[in-house]
Amino acid sequence: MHKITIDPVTRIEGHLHVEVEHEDGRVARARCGGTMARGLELIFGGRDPRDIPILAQRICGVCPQAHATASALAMDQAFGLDGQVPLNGVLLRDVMLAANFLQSHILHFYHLAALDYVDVTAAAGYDGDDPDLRATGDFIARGVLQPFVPRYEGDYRLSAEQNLAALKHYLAALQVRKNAHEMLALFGGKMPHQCTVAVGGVTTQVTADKMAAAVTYAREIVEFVQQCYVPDVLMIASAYPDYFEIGRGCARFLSYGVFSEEGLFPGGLFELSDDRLCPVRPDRITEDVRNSYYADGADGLHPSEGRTEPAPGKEGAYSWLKAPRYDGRPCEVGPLARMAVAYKSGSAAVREAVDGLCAAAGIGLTALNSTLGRHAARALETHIVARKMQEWILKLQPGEPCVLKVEVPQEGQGAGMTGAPRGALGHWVTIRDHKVANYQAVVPTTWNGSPRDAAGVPGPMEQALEGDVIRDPDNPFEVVRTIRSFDPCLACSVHIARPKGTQEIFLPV
Ligand code: NFE
Ligand code: MG
Repeated sequence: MHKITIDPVTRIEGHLHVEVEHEDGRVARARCGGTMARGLELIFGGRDPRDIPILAQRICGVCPQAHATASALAMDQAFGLDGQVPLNGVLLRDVMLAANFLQSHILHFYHLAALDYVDVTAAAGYDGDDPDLRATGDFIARGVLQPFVPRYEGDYRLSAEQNLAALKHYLAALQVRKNAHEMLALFGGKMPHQCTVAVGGVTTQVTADKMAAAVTYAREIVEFVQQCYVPDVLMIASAYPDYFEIGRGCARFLSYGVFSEEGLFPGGLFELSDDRLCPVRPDRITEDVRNSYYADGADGLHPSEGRTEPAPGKEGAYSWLKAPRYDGRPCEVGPLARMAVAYKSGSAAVREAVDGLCAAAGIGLTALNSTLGRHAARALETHIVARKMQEWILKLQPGEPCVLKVEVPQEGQGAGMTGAPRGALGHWVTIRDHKVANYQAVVPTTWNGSPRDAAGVPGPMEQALEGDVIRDPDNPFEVVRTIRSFDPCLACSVHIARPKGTQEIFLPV
């Protein structure tokens, strides 16, 4: 048995350690560990619940809007406001979350994952007229290759023209992401970490000029997604078709549902093996800590009763991620899971997009349960969200209220279950004496990147790696391509911070 260790995996969010043991060219055993911890849930304890939608965004700079949204939804419920948030507030939360989805998905594809398939050094020989490509080519010809190296070498299959076109889109995507942030900031004041999503709605005002500006941004992004992102995924698919066979996950897909438009991305649990779709029962969600750096005795707890007691160096543990389970079993979350659930539920927009992509790529539906399938699902989701958000913007009502006046209850409990770019996101809060008594966030990468649970069952990313080929152990492309297809964010998914160079855990007092 041979072992490959990749630590840290680059071009993902946060810090991930991966070990694969392989024999006869196949992965026999994989272990994925989050190497940092975060302490935000502990920081929230004892605070005014109205502050949490602002503070919870600090869990992550990539998907802060999802945390603001989940937190506000949890608080709405704990404050007894379910169903009372003004329509403008509901729509603005959707529009702002959608803007964050677009930014995050485009970031993931162009600036992180596509570089596993696109050879940027192709620009070194560029002698055409494009000034951006010329500048990039000059840098590369002078040997200035960062941030593109070090990288694995060998398996780059696109033609020189395809590589250059993709690099051009890499550069264009930087501007598109900036525009997505500006669109969100129209209603949020700033981004990342906007300042308007609140308990009871959104503390801004809708005006016709903001609506017009937002629609213009969204239209431009739709154009980029149609003309660049979706075709680039198909281009990579045609050169790397074996990646529709690689990276098959646990084939159990979970979505809590996201965005208020009925039927677009509904919640559900879809099991591919028996083609079965079930509604989500939140009481069936639990977390195990057997292989995680948390004190034993907290296996199988529902997140509303979850405990975060760090136990660094715990015997046998290998991750700062807990192991969330549904009915005791691991589930994949993310755009692919949302598409699978929505497709099975009959969402018209999703069916049309998925059927079109399968026809264009010449694949059947089940091939989407793969490394390339995750990229395809993310691109389609970006397209659907960018188109739909224009309708949501146009439903906003200038001059009408966006937020309720709220009072902090003495006691309350709430769950905010929604979708982040990377998948199902849940926040759970308990309020006592007008303060936060307990807070737990179970984030998408905790689902996907979880370690083995108390029964020893590997997490979805580990399962996706196990059984896959390793053609060149010195350049294990299969491992990093599969890991990156999940778009893991370890910043979101771990629990506490450790100052460099010491064994102490830093905990807020
Ligand atoms: Ni830090 Fe996040 C998203 C959340 S991570 S990016 O999307 O929640 O799993
Ligand atoms: Mg597998």
